[in-house]
Parts: sequence; C-alpha cells; structure tokens
Amino acid sequence: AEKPVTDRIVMQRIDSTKASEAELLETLKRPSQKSPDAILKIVTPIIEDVKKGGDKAVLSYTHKFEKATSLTSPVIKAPFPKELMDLPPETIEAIDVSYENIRKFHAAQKEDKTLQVETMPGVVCSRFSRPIERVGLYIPGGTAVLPSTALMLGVPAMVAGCKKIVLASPPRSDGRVTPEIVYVAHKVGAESIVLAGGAQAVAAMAYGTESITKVDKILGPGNQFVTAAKMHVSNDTNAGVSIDMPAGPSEVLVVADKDANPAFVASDLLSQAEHGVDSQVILIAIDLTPEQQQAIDDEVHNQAMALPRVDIVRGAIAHSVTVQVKTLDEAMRISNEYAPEHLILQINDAAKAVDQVMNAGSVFIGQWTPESVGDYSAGVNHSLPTYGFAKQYSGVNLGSYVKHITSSNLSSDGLRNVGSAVMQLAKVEELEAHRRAVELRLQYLDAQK
Ligand code: HSO
Ligand code: ZN
Repeated sequence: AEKPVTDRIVMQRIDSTKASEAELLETLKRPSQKSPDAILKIVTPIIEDVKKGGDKAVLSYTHKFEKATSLTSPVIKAPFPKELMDLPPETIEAIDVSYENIRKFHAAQKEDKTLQVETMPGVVCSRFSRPIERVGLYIPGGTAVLPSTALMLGVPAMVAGCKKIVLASPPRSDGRVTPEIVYVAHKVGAESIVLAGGAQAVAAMAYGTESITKVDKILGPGNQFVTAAKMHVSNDTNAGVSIDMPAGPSEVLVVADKDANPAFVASDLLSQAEHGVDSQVILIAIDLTPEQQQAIDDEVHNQAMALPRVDIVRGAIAHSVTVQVKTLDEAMRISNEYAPEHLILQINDAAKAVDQVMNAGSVFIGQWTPESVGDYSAGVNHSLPTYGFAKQYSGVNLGSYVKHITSSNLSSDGLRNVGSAVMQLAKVEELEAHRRAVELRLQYLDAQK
C-alpha cells in the first residue's frame, strides 16, 4: 500500500559502539540487485536480434520501447543540424563552463612524455599511450535527462584523441534526443548519435550495423539491462569490445562531525537520494550530541518534503543509514570498508583526513564542496565505481580512453648483459626456440670480435 505522504522521512540509525561488526556490515549492505541471470535471459535475445537484423532490429526496439514510432533511422551523423540543439543561452553557458573545467582537468592527466627506463646498461624499456580509436558512450534516458553524463564521457574522449566518438541515448517519443545532449555531442566532436537505449544500443555499438559504427570500447552508466548487455558483449571475444566498469545505483557516504552544518549534511544526502529509489546514502556521525543528530534528521525530513522527487527520496532513504561512531579513525575505517562512490568530508580539517581514504570513487572536501559541484562543473568526473567496486576500480578518467604500449630497445651490449638470464629461464621452461633466439645473436656477436 502507498505510504501516507506525511510519514517521516528518516534514516535508520546504528550505534557502532554497541553493534557487532557483522551487524554493522549487514546494515551497510547495498540493496540487492536482480539476479544477473534473469536479466541476461532478457537481454541476450535482443543482442542476437541486433547482431542479425542490424538497423532494422534497432529501429523496431526503439519504436517499441521508446514509442518513437516516427523514427526512420537509428542514428544521426555529424554535423548535427542546429535545430536539434536549440537551447536557452543560460544552458549553453552552463554547459560551456562545465565543459571547460572538465577539459582542463582531464587534459592535465595527459602523459605527454614517453616513460623510459634503462633497466640494465643497454636495455631500454619504454611505455607510451595511444588513444582507443572508436568509443561508444552510453547516456541513459529514464527519469532524468543527463547532459552532464555526456560531458563526463565525451570530454575525456575528445582530450584523449579518440578518432570516432559515438554517443547513444534513448530518444524521446518524438524521435529526438534532448537538445543538451546534441549540443555536447557537437562540442566534443562526436561522429554520430545512436538514437536507441538499453541492450539494443549496446549491441549496435558493439557489433556495428549498416549505419552505426562499431566501437572498440563502451563506456557509461545505465540500468541493469544496459549493464548486463555491456558485460555480455565484453565477454564475446568475437565482438572485440571492452567496457569501463560494472555500474550500479548511485551512492554517497557523508562523514560529519560536531562542526558540520546539519542543513548542508542533509542536502548532500538528499542530492544523492533523489537519483533513484535504489540509491543508498550513508551518514557517519562522529560523536554528535543527540540534539545535533536530531537536527540532521529534521533537516533530512524537512528538505526532502520540499523536493519535487520526494517519492524517489523516500524510497532511497528507506534503505539508508546513519552510523554513530566516536572517532574519525573509526569513521574512516567504516568508509574504507564500504568503499563509497562519493565520499563527502564535512569535518574539521577535512583535507588532512584524505590521507586516510583508501577506497572511494571521488572525495568532496569540506563544507563548501557539495557533491553536486563534482556531478556537473568542478572538473572531476562523475562516472564512478559503485557497489563497493571503488575497492578495485577507478572512475572514468583520461586513462579510460587510452591503451598503454610498452617497448624495449637493446643494444648489442644490452643483449650481452641480459642474455644469460633469458637463456636460463627459457631452459627452465623448456622453450628452446626462445633460448636460441638469444644464443645465436650472442654467437654472431662473438664471431665478429
Ligand atoms: N551523482 C550521479 C551523477 C549525476 N548527478 C548526474 C547529476 N547528474 C552519479 O555519480
Ligand atoms: Zn548526482
């Protein structure tokens, strides 16, 4: 049954000094996802369809799922017509400012110099990077339009020098994608926009169709169908396509102490909670008085009630939690164990606490740094590892769009220096051709003396 709208919107609490470690971990569990097998059963036939049917199959799914029945082609190619990016000047300016900050921060990640090390006299090892030639960037549709995601995926692709940037996004029922996305596509020099969503868009970019360019890597968030499709195509060695990372619902962990402003804390929790009912927000409260804790709870409720997306917030808050701890060390220990996508530090000397951050997608330092600045305009990327994957994955960055290639270059002296180690190991592995490749060169050098 529907909950009465006056119900209090409140996060459950757990006192870490009273709970066992197991209880604590149980409350911090992310809401469970549908089993990947069930999702795969749905997406696999769609992928097969697109593989066989190409444009026609993609179009028919778009007609069916997006109700965009007037659409006659599943893709638009650059240059994009001006009338598709007709926007108010204030939106253009906001996109331009954000674009420039994201461009600057990602350009600074360039490794212009070839890394070179002489490991032994005459043995030179190098590493250099080259852009991935063709990338496919998935921009979700759904409950919000996300031009910011187009920026976060498109700008680093452009900075890295990817030759072909393909965007994909589900069109509206009138067959068009949001003009903001077209404008971003234009700014980053995208070659095309695939007018499709879901598994059909992923399959189209992974295998290519008559009119859709096949790409080498697919990046971008999406629902469980998109994620399952990405996993599926990246497992198909015949597709020759990789993906960025497994994506799950958005999440934030806020660490707050006595100095934190309750209204600021609540606003950060809510900006993540409004993303989706499956989002999770965590507050770690360091040694707050009952009054301070109450002030935050009141702010969460009152601010939430005034939000247009209050119903979504209600869903997210239902599986969100406040953890009460005594010390910063304990707060950081729990945060590192949770490995949040976003970590917000609203504490005294927040910059210093960053030393203790081991697992997080992106950190927001101090009370003047709401997460939303990073979501849109500061310059950092908002495509980040969720669901605890911050333990082993980085967020999208310039490195996501390049490959590193290594090289070795030996002089005759270099080969003399390293040769015996090579021959010995080849002998151990009983790979005689390997051993002889060195030996015959050394013999050649000896004969010349
Ligand atoms: N916080 C989201 C990104 C986003 N926020 C897009 C607003 N628009 C996931 O990191
Ligand atoms: Zn956000």
